[in-house]
Amino acid sequence: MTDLVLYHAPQTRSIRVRWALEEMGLDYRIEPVQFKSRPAGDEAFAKISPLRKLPAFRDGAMTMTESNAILQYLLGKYGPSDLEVKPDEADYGRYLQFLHFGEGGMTMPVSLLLAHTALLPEDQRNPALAKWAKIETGKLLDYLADHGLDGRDWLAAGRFTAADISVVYMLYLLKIIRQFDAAPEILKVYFARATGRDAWKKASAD
Ligand SMILES: N[C@@H](CCC(=O)N[C@@H](CS)C(=O)NCC(=O)O)C(=O)O
Repeated sequence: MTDLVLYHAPQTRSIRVRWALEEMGLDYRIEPVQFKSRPAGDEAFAKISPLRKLPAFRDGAMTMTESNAILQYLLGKYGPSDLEVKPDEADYGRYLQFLHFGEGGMTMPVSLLLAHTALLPEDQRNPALAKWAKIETGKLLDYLADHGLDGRDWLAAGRFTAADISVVYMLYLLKIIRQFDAAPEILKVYFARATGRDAWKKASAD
């Protein structure tokens, strides 16, 4: 039996980890977590993920709860894989930039947009904050179009990598909350290219 366990709920960042596991062809087990009400999961889940957030991941006795860090763990421990760009490749810095941009650079505006257009009850939404988050998210999308993709199929190294997994998840989140329609065309084509992969189809299935 496999040691790799992914605590997962549809539409959450655990898709990133599942996508990498599928792309790498690793054997893993899914532990479904209820995400319809918050906090996510139950008391047993809280022992694995004290913040009751997804994803959570276990490799034997080792647990992690930060999606892109889990990608790095899988690549470091179970690679080599083309998903990773190595330090001796020309696009190493570019790869790290976009791997982290997908979470570090994008989360704040995208989360505020999510909260103030979809997640919070209507009487708790702040329209000024929603407007600001929409403008800031638009800047992020322009940056990705102009500096991430500028004539490329993938963000780094001329191939699909974990940086694409990181960023495409955020585009998917924007799509779910209907904030992707005005995105630059090049990003829409990129999103379709990435989500055409078999591993995405498995990772994003319920
Ligand atoms: N930076 C973390 C963010 C984790 C996170 O916020 N996950 C969301 C689902 S996509 C969650 O569990 N939210 C539930 C909550 O905040 O209560 C990561 O990349 O894993």
